[in-house]
Amino acid sequence: MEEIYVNAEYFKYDNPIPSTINRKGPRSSKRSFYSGVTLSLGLLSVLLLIGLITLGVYLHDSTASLSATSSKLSSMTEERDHLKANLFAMRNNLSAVTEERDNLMANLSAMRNNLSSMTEERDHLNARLTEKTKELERLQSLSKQNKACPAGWRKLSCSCYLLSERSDSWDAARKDCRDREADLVVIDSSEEQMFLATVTKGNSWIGLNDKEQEGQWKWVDGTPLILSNWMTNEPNNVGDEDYPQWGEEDCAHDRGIRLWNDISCSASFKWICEKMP
Ligand code: MFU
Ligand code: CA
Repeated sequence: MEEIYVNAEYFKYDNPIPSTINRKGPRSSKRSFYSGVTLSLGLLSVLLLIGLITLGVYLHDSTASLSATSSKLSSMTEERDHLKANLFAMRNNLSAVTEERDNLMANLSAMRNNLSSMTEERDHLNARLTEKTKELERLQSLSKQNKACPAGWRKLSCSCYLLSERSDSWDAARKDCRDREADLVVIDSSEEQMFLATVTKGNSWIGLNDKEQEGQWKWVDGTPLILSNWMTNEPNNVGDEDYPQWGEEDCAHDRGIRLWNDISCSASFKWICEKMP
């Protein structure tokens, strides 16, 4: 710097400006050059300063934004990891559920097949059962028709009949029949009634009583009385009212003349048993 000023002095005193040269001369041109440079540098500095400030502001904003973005990124990363874990778990679940569904479908298909074959078998068995039932009925009816009665028993249609040798009460009579795998006779047709007149000509117990309810006559096989052959004025349950010596008359006997009377069950008569051969 000192040198510059020395030179300046030199130019000032030792080399006066020649008159022929423009008044502005090299000295003025240099000064304006320096002024320009200074101004430019100043401007440049100002611009740089503005740039720096702008950069600073921008940098500050960017840092804040970067920090926000970074924290957002971090939370999103966390969320993504969480979702990934969820997705993984769901995939596992889906795979297990899919496997289970496949198993169940396989089971269902097997069961459908089973059901179908069982239905087919059932239908087949039902058809065979119907066929066999018909055959059984046919054979039973044939066997009934053809079976002979045991010795001493007499046959009418599908039944065998036996007149007892001794006399006893209605209950004892019934027990005897049951012991012979039979029961007291149930008369359900006039043909049967006519036939019985050939089995006995005397009093004999028949399977008819009103023990359960007075006046409601029932056969021993549970059937109600439809065809009846009471004697005139019977049943009169006479022992219950005018003739107490006879006792209550809850049991029926055939007089041997195809007509019935009600009498005390403890009376003593022969009886007629009936059974299928
Ligand atoms: C009739 C019948 C009785 C009894 C008696 C001897 O009464 O009704 O059941 O047999 O004769 C008068
Ligand atoms: Ca009577």
